[in-house]
Amino acid sequence: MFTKAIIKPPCVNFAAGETSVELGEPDFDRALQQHRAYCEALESCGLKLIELPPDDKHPDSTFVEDTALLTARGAVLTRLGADSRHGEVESIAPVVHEYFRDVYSIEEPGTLDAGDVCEAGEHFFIGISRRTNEHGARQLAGFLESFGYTSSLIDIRGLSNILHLKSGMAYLSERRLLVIEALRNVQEFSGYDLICLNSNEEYAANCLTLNGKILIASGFPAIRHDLEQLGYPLISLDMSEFQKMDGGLSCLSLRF
Ligand code: CIR
Repeated sequence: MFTKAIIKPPCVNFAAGETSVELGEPDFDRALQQHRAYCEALESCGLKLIELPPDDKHPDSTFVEDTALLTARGAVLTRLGADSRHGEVESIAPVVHEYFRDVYSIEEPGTLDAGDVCEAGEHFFIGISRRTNEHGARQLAGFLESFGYTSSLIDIRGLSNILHLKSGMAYLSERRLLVIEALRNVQEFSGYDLICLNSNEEYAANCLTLNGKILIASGFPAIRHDLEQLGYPLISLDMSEFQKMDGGLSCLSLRF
């Protein structure tokens, strides 16, 4: 069970963040509204929020997920892959230290954005991407092993244009993964039950399973229907302004 989530509202410079998609400039007021609705959804799943102040120096700082990997057995502070995001980890570190006794850090030359890390029960998939390099992925795999977890590395660079591994997949429940078409044949997923998204609904891959419910981006009827048929209780959220900045539902919080 998750009981808490660290969140940070978008800052006034939100539109100056990194993005590789061409969906236009985000509207700041709408982003704030969508962020508030997201926070209410976390609370409705039973999570208590730890709200940090907006950080105007780092336009992407609302995407707190990338700064740390929080597990039931210990935490790892990351070393972000984008130069513009250096400094974000420092502001999250004191909060992580407040709640976790065992805190490790990814060190140079490693880079790792935790959006590349997908927890699937006792196993973790670690993406090697534009942001996470092999050093970072291997350092994390070592920390996870010391916590008693297993992990596997998946190089997504040749497979798809997605930013992070979790831009293209999510763990739903007992050995069931939601994946985009480009990740369907990943060898590390054999033995899992895969639900594959239609090509026009790929953004919905980044959904978030929380205490028995699934938060899903609104506007993707086919996957919504499939997940409902499988009996998952869903909470739909409008994510349009975060999508413009290459972010999704998981990116906006650190759950533990
Ligand atoms: C970035 O490019 O770093 C941000 N604009 C989006 C980060 C999204 N984070 C995530 O998928 N975990």
